[in-house]
Amino acid sequence: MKDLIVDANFPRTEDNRVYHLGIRAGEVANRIVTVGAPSRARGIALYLDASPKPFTLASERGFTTITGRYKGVPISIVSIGMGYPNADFFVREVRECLSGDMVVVRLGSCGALIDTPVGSVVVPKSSVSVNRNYDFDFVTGHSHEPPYRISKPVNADPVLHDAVPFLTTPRCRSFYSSQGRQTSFPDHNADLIRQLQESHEDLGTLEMETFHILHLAASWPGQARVEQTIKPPISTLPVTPVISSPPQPSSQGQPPSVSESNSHGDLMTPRPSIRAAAAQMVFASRTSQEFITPEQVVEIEAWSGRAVLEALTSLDLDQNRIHPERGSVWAL
Ligand code: R1P
Ligand code: URA
Repeated sequence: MKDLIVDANFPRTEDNRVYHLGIRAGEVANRIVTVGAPSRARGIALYLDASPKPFTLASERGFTTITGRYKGVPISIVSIGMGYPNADFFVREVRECLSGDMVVVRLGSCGALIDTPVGSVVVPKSSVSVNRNYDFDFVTGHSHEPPYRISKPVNADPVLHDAVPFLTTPRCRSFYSSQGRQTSFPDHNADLIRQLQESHEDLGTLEMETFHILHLAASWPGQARVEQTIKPPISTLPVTPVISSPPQPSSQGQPPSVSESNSHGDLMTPRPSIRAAAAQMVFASRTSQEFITPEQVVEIEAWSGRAVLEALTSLDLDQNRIHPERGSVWAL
């Protein structure tokens, strides 16, 4: 499929699909589990209700969205690949496809700095970002700049955090060298973990996406959505989503739109929000140097995936601040 993109500011297709995730309103629910790997998303989706048959959309850019119901409650599972740029696309594009509140739990893997065995799950109260400082001279090692920069912490949504029932720790989001891994590159990071532990004594885990998701959630003002600004089409790049059966009710008639009003037609007060938290499966222990086995991965993804589905669907959300069922893929 070659879709025309009708907006340069916030790229969408003519039928209102966002450019990278490939979804549109009515294909993603307010409650969302986000994971890295599509296989993890498909595994968790096995717990969704048989009816309505879960909707699956795999985008050309590697995002997979699966939407259905768990114990009757609409929910989506979205796999986003790795890294904070992908997390950024996920939060921004999903937000544009949803009316009402967006409630996200990331279920990802991590390395543990604390003495927690591989195969356990931790839930961070907050997250800091550790970033490679491009102004540091990595070749000579001589610089007035530090090689890594550490941000202030950002908190998980406290209610959502308490709803996800595992061991609790703070944690950190960072990329490869910023996790103190030793490779053939001159990363000047041999002492990084020790420094991090000294400056943040409660630091628990290392991974790559949570900080950015929590930060976007905390900064979103709930204001008017991005409107389409440029017409006619300015690009013919493909979006090419691969959509599973069943046929989507939302594909009939007018492209569905997102509303800022509740079911009574009143503007939502307070404004719609983004609430986010994370659960982290310990795949690597940076203290014992253990790494999880493939059998343990299957086990941990199954029980923690189910626990996150339970936590999200048990959360009490205001029914006036939920995306309308009519025309959605979760309509019964
Ligand atoms: C690195 O191996 C990847 O695993 C972790 C990191 O955050 C990074 O994305 O999360 P996922 O298992 O969710 O991909
Ligand atoms: N994911 C990470 O980002 N780091 C680890 O050590 C393990 C999983």
